[in-house]
Amino acid sequence: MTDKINGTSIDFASFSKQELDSYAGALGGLTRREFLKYCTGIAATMGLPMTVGLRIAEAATTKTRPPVIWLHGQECTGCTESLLRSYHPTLEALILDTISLDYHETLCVGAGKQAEAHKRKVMEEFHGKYVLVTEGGTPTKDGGIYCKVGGRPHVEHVREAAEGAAAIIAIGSCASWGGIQSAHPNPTGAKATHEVLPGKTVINIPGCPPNPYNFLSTVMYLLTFAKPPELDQENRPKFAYGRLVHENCERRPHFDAGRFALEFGDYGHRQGFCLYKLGCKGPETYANCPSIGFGDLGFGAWPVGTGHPCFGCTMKETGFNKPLHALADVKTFSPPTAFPAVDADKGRGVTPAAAAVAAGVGGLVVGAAATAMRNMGGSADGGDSPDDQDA
Ligand code: FSX
Ligand code: SF4
Ligand code: F3S
Repeated sequence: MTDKINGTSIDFASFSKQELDSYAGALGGLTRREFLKYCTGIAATMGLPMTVGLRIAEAATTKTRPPVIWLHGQECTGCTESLLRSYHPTLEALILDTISLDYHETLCVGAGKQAEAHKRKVMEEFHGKYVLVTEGGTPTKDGGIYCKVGGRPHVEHVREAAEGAAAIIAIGSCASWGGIQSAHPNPTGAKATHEVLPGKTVINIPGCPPNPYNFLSTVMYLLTFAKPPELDQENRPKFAYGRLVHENCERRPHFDAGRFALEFGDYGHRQGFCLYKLGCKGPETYANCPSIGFGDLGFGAWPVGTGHPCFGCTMKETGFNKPLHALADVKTFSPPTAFPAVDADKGRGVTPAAAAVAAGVGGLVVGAAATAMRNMGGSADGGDSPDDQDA
């Protein structure tokens, strides 16, 4: 039986062997069709073909669930809070049906020695197989005494758990680059997870808080392909951090037209004009916030959408470091006025302008795909990605 999801034909028959119906009532109560839609949505978020959604669905419903150990350092727990507010599927469903969250200091039922003993048991039993997630910064000054769990500095827990981890994910800006506590004068010597784990690959999902879908999509990719999605030079998944906020912002036409809010609550602010002059850092911040939004609340559910300037929370050099009122460095001013020839031979005669236009189209694809996921049932297609060979 073939059916269409988000405009792409999906062969349901090939999927029947996965006994997805046995998952009825699980994964947030999603039906098989809704679950497949969810998985194709994840593929779309990552700029992969919708058909990759089938492979993601297979991986998500495998009987063996990878254990996850989740450590908390210096932070506000907003990363976990932001995950708890996602519901495609709910975090509870993800925990119960996709991963096995064996240790999480906020969500653990057990406490104290009991919880620590369980963590140790999981690390021994699943050595080399579990996923380590770190949330929060790691204080390193004075032996790391400024954040202790179970009587030991956080940095010790991180290094110990990293030894037997199959993959390490730093969730949030605190774990990815130090976050708020690493801001000047950084009294506790707070560092990013990767800085205390030299030689290890740490996938960074920055944001304060990060978008839960970027985390969930990365986890699903790891489960499906047993390798990280394509990463940039700062080990961030390219599907989420490849474009400037400014490129997909709904207020961009106002920026291009020179219409700005000058004060909170003034005429321009009430009219939804561009927030650049209020210190919006969208022009120098790489993140997909405007494309996918937060909390499944629909269009406009992201900082700039609600009238607050982006403060560059995903960027080390911007968030908590650049004053809120300071103007952003604008990396792109306006669309090119000269366009490249469309009949240039592939691989030859490509002008910088052609490359820029191609890059712009790529950005649109990711934006459109994310919109498809947001709408869950729209007609946008997935588009190509450098990882297509995995499809
Ligand atoms: Fe940091 Fe996460 Fe900001 Fe808070 O815990 S990224 S302070 S939203 O929550 O680590
Ligand atoms: Fe949007 Fe900010 Fe760019 Fe204005 S400066 S278009 S509000 S991202
Ligand atoms: Fe952060 Fe800016 Fe997005 S403040 S949440 S990167 S809009």
